[in-house]
Amino acid sequence: MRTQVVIIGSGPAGLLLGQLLAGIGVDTIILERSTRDHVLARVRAGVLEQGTVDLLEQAGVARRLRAEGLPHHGISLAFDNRLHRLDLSALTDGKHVTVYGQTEVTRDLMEAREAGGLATCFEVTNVAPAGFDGSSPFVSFDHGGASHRIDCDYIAGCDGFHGVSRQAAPAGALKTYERRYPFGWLGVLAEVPPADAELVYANHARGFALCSMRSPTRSRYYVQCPIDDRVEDWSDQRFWDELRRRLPETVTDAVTTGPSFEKSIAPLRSFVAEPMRFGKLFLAGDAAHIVPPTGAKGLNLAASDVRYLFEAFRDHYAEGSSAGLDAYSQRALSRVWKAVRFSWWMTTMLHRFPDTDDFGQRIQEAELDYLVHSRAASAALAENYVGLPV
Ligand code: FAS
Ligand code: PHB
Repeated sequence: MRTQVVIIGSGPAGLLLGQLLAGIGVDTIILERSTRDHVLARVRAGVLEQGTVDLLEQAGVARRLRAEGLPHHGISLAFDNRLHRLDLSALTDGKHVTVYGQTEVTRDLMEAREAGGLATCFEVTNVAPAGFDGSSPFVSFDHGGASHRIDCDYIAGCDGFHGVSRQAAPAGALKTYERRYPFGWLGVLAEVPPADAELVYANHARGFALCSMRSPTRSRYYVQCPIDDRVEDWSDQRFWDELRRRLPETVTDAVTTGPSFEKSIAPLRSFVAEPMRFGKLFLAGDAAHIVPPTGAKGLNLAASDVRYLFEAFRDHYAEGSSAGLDAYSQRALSRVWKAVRFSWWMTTMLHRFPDTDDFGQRIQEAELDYLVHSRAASAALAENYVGLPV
């Protein structure tokens, strides 16, 4: 078999890259370890920057997003039993974010790929990128009881944090940076109306909480939890009680409880691998970097990587130029590190750390109090939250 670009991973990064390349006639094959249903069942991100929305429009997959996505012009910060709204649009000359679940983004992309008759191989094993340090890259893998090989021009490693692409980097060629956080996020989905029309990020001495949503009737909530907690440690009742303890009374009174239909715990880490290119192998999305979800950047960073990589492939195939390919890693990492910093800052300001004593709690509250009363500080948060220019 032969194709122009083999994409490893059928998550948002791989699917979006495949859709954009299809739009300019570049052939791809996506190799995916999981089943189609498993990929579509994942519940993850919920907030899209405008740059991500624009890219989904460009990929021709934004019809449902336009109909069902919720434009949000503000977020609220809660601390010391107070609630402060940040008017994102007023602080960023009219920009906003869109609330639309990653699950829906993945479904829209996957259905568009299938409608276009484009090839995705699910449930593959032993995927191995090779030859990418020379002129004949290929990917070998097992599927359906047989071994296969796809020769290609380029390999896009879009296989997430636990994938094989980053592991395939030549020995000594990779520099990694990591910060693991001593807590996780317990998230639930429930068919109940959201407590607030916009997102609420809450700092509390008991720990962080986040009120989000998927629709006017479906809420997404998170509470910070100990890193070694298990989902079975958290009954719905315990979750609702803990969430309400961490919110200002005005928000607590608006929380509608109900049975959760999804409950999971995600660990939090900051991670960056440099560079994001090894010859004909390019890393994009979580394969190259991870951010704590506090800044709502993970999915959006995957999208900006894909934008840069797509533009580089486009210039290569259309004009024979390698400039975009040569600049990809540096261009992507420049934006990645700014998002990593913002996500780290939001996490540090809003979460209870093991060494956060009474003094530390008051310092966090003072930082938040300064932030919500300073236009300069609020604008700095807002311009990062809506997404820095791509
Ligand atoms: P993904 O991990 O989504 O996709 C990678 C794909 O590659 C997967 O389908 C995987 O099965 C496949 N794969 C892996 N190894 C393979 C192999 N060897 N061969 C073939 N295929 C392979 N971001 C936010 O902005 N907000 C959030 O609230 C948020 N919550 C999250 C919760 C969790 C539990 C996780 C894990 C992430 C969360 N994220 C969040 C980040 C998340 O949204 C990612 O940024 C986003 O999924 C990145 O997309 P991809 O880079 O496509 O990686
Ligand atoms: C979500 O809705 O899942 C969500 C929203 C904002 C975040 C993280 C997660 O910062």
